[in-house]
Amino acid sequence: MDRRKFLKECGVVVTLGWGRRMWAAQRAKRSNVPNILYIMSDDHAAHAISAYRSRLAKVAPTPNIDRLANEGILFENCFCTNSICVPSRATILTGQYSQTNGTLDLGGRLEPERQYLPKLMKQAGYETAMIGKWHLKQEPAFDYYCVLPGQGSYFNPILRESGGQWPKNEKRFAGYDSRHSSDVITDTSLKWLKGRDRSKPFFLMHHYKAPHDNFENAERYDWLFDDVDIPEPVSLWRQPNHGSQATRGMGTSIGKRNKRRNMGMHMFVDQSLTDEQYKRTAYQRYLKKYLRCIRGIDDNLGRLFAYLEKTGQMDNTVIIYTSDQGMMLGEHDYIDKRWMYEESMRMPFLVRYPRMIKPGTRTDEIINNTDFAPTILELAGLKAPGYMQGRSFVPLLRGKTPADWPKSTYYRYWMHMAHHNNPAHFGVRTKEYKLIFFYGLNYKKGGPKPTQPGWELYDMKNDPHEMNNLYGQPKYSTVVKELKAELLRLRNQYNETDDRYPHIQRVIDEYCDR
Ligand SMILES: [Ca+2]
Repeated sequence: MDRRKFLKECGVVVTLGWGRRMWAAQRAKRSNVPNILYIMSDDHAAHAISAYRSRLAKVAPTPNIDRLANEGILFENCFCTNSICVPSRATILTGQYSQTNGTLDLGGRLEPERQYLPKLMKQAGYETAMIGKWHLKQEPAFDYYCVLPGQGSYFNPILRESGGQWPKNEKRFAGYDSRHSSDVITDTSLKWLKGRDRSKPFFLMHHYKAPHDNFENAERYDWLFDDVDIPEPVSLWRQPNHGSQATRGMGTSIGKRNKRRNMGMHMFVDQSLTDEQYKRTAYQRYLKKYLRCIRGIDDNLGRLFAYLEKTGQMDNTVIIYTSDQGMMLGEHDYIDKRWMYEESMRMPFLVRYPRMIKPGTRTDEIINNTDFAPTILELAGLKAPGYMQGRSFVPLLRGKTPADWPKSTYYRYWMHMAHHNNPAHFGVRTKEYKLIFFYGLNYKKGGPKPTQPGWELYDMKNDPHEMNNLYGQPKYSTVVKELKAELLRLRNQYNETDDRYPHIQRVIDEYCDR
């Protein structure tokens, strides 16, 4: 062997040796970080999960989701910052409030360069995937994706898969046992998990379309709940002092005879029934259709967890279950979400990771969806970048509450009177109180309906179902003053002032001091 060839080979050997050592070091480092399985459903209210112990817990148990609570942690006070699909998803991926990430309403989108969470996870050495409902219009910035276009279909869905040209990379997948989207999405995630590169940890966002309206379940659940009477909330019938001049008569009522599709609940309800019978029947229909979709999710999670167990990945995987926001299930006689009221604003949030979390933990500390990305990044061994506005709650997972943990959360809904007649509003929620301001808008002819502005104050400890608006009662004037100051502080801190929306700012300036 000549000298040059010899040195060249030595060089190669030296390089390979160095590379191997680096690889081994990185692998060792990676072996300390967990896989992260982030499961999110669409419109799954916390009170439709039995671990949340609501009126529905007995009739519609969710054993697989409950397992995460029994073997991990359940957050009682996890809140959405804008209770509607697209903005909530944008907030989760950016760690930012709506005015900062620019996604205020359903028309919003999120360009690949602003999909911070998957991009940072990829840089950290994770294999990333996004499977199921996406809804952010632009191409997902993941190593692999297989997503529904827009809302997608419940049955035999078309999916857009990575590797082609977005958004033309659509195909219909054949060969599944059932054509229902929850089954197809689970099958797709299982296929990806089985075929992936096991030398890297994974970050999988596994998103169901269910139980979004029109609540279509897989055929095997068609008769589920047939012989069951779903308990009604008291506020379906009686709520003497809920709401304000801004909200009474607004929203979509369960009992309203409506020719619109109304989430399928009015189909086949006998129009000759009395008003009371009609409302009772519509409620049963709405809830049963919704809960059948949830049973489909829970059963599919059983399949996903069984695979992780079989492959020895259950305990080194952080499993998160949540929904993009909550849902009104007849409370205050409402359907749909959007409201800052509890059932719509609350997100279910459960985490299982036995290496960090004590089984059966429940916490009432307040978190919101801007905190998800910073938390996932810390679990992956990264620090959240300064442009994220949320804060990591890893200390809460460990059972420790930092002394300066936030005592309040901010909320804002923008889509004034769109789709379900909800006036736009913002507010603040603490463990004790909730203050909401419906700012009312006087649009010109052709725009949305003008509405009255109004304030609502609820005592969350003594009136958890928000039956009694206390705003204006002299006894609460100090509380209101403090909450208004906190609301203003949060709006400034999170860049949620309305500098770019002077027509809204004018109304706010006029009424906020009252
Ligand atoms: Ca949603």
